[in-house]
Amino acid sequence: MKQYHDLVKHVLENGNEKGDRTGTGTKSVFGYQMRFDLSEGFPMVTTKKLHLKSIIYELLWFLKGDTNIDYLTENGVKIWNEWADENGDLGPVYGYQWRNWNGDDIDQIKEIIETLKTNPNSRRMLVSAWNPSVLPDTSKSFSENVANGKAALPPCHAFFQFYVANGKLSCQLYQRSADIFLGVPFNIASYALFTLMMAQVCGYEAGDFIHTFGDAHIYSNHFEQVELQLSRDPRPLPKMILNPEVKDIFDFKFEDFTLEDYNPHPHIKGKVAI
Ligand code: THF
Repeated sequence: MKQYHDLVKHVLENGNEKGDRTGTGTKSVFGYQMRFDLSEGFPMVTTKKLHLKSIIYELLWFLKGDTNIDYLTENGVKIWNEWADENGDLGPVYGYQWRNWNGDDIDQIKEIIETLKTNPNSRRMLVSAWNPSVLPDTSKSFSENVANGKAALPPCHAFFQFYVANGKLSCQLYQRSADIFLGVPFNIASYALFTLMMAQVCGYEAGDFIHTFGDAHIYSNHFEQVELQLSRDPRPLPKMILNPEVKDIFDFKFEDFTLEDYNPHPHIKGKVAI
C-alpha cells in the first residue's frame, strides 16, 4: 500500500501544525487523493495489523440503517463506544442517512442499486451522509445532542459517488476529516469492501476506489506510531473473497467474507482522539 505510505510522508513533510476540536494537536493538509485499483488486491494496510472484524461489522451496521451500538457491542466491536449515549445511541448518523435520509423514507442505497442496474451511465449516483439539519451543536455534549435529535458527531466520510465504465464499478469517497493513523486504514478497507459488494450484487467487476480528503491529519500523539510504521516494508496485498451466492446488498453476513493471504506486520496501538 504505497499510496498510504505516500500520504503519511506527505503530511509529515508538508503538514500544517494545527489545533483541533479534540485538543490533541495535529499535522494537517487540505486536499489529497489516493486511488486503489481493486483488481490488484484488497487494500488493507500491511505495515500494521488491522482488525478486519471491526471493519466488516461496522459496514454491515451502516447498511442495516442502525445507529445504536448494541449490534456492534454484541459482536465485540468497540470503535463507536466513546460517542454513544447511555442507551448506546449515536443519533441520526451514517446508517440513518443512508437508509432513511432525514427521516423522509428515502433509501439512498436502494435507489443507487436500482440506478446501477438500469442506468449505469448516470452521473447522479451519490449517497450523502452529510445532513445540515442534524449537525450537532458543538457547545453541547454528545449525549445532549443525541437527546435533541442531532447526530453525536458529524459524518467524517461525508458522501460518495459510483461510476461504471467498461463493465467495472468504481467508487469515490469525499472524507471531510481524516485521522490518518487510526481511521483512514479502516475507511479504505470499508469502502473497498463496500465497492466489491455493490459490484457483485449489480453484476459488475470491481474498478477503482478513489479516496479524496478534505482535512487529512496525523494526531500529535500518533507521530511515533507512524514513524514505526514507515520503517516497515509494505507486503503483498491480500485477497477478499465474497460469497458469490449473495445477490442482495442487505443479505451479506459476517461469514460471507474471507480474507486470504493477509500477512501484516504486528499491530501498533494508538489512542483515539475523542
Ligand atoms: N474519531 C477519531 N479521532 N478518529 C477516527 O478515526 C474516527 N472515526 C470514527 C469516528 N470518530 C473518529 C470511529 N472509527 C478506531 C478505529 C476507527 C474508529 C474509531 C477507533 C480504533 O481505535 N482502532 C484501533 C483498534 C481497532 C479495534 O478495536 O477494532 C486500531 O488500532 O485500529 C473514523 O471513521
